[in-house]
Amino acid sequence: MEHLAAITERRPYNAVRDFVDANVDAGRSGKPAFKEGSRSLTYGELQKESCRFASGLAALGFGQESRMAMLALDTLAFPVVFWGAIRGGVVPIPLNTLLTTEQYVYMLEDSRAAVLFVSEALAKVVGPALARVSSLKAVVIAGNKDAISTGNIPLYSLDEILAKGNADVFAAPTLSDEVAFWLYSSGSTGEPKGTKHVHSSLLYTAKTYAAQILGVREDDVVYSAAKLFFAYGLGNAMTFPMSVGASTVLLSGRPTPDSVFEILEQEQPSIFFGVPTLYAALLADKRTTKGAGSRRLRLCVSAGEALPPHVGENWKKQVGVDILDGIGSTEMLHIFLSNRPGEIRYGTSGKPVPGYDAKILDENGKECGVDEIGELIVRGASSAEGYWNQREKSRRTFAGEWTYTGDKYLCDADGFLRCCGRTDDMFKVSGIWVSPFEVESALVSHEAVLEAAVIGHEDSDGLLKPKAYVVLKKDFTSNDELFESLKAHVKEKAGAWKYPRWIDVRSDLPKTATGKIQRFKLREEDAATAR
Ligand code: 3UK
Repeated sequence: MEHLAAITERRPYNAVRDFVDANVDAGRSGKPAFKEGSRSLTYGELQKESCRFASGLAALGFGQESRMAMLALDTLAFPVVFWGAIRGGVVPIPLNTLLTTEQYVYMLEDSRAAVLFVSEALAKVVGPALARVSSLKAVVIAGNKDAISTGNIPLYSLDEILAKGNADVFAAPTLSDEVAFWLYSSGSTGEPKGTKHVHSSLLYTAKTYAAQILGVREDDVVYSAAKLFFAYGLGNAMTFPMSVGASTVLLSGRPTPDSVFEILEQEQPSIFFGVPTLYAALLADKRTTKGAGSRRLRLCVSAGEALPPHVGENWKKQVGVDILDGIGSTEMLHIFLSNRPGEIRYGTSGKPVPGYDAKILDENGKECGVDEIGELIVRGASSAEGYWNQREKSRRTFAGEWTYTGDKYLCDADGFLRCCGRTDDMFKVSGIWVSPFEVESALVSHEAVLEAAVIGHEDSDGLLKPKAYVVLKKDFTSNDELFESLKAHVKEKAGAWKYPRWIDVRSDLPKTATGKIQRFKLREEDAATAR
């Protein structure tokens, strides 16, 4: 694949040229790149505003190789700030907007970001973190400055930064191999890892998965329920449509069946990206009929966790459009195994995307035979440069050209790859990581809990949700009130989607001789009783 080698070849290259400036050069100045509610942002406006943002930041002393954390909703400001940073060589670090103050303290400290960009609505949760981080030199807020108090750290509104800058088109002299942005990836101990991606990787995913599996084109209108701060959403709703001059619909609020149907009907997207839980929720809604409200709908995509076969099959029956299930990761930036239009096998992740190779290895590092389960490893040039300040983990995950996924897979006789769980105890809820350790830590910080173990338990749709086994302290008895209090406690400490949907009170938990909780025993017991 000659053209792919050209993308990753080491040379002077700034991704903003391909994704923003090339669209203006191609005559799409007046075409909306993004729509949000009744407002839109054209390619021409995006070029100007991103230049203003980049030069505005530079005027404050933040240029090439500075880092900027972004705690931002999916609004029109997101692409301006993200591409503005990339243009200026500043490394944007979009953060998950669903986390707690504690977790923001960790990521701001860990990343040593000099600048924080924050949406007004998120000022409340990150505000209290600011006094506890030492690296921040400026905070930029989209909205009202009164919404946040930053102490000694200079505070600017986004409008002030844009006004400081000018619209002359430029791009910092970065290299194709240079780190362009980071994304945080969750780990089993609960501490997320800054995953560093280079400038060329964005185009690599666009020319492989987006061009060759989705066949994304200029007249597409894209809507992704997955937000821009996820690698999945960043590709879906930003780099893929922008790689061909298409348009994207943004939703700043939560993607519920109501808000999603509203977008499908009003904006008539041609490609829809979701996660399995959302498809299951939409299927349970009577508005899910042909096209699900959009006459233009031609493709649906699912990723984040395995799509249960019945969800894909029922969607095809009711909506008339297939769901392409594909597996991607923050480490690989986007989807590397996928089903493809006209060749779908529900219950599998499909086959390697052009530009990627996959292998399944047994415990001895030997390649597995047909139908044998082992760890999935993948090769492809969009793989991250490594984790920030995590040498041990980087060496284990990024082994030369091959990236270890931590996923158990098998390959069937027809070459379709099937997900068979994880090599660790992690699992996904609504496509977002849950670390049992993190939920257990939250549970044992509750006054009533002595010990806790957490596993993923399949709900009626075949999708995993947290189930907790707890040993209570003396003087505490199990009742609904206590269960509600435990759930609320986890939501607050760990994150809203992580609370246990089921709680099982035990007198003890299975442990190794050294006292480590054996979650696999609980998983086995749970699977046996479900059968
Ligand atoms: C799991 C899947 C089975 C798998 C992602 C699309 O999910 C994304 O990135 P994350 O870093 O998680 C990666 C892990 O999630 N997974 C994702 N998709 C599937 N398991 N079937 C699937 N279809 O454990 C993987 O290792 O949050 C998804 C594009 C970009 C992404 N970053």
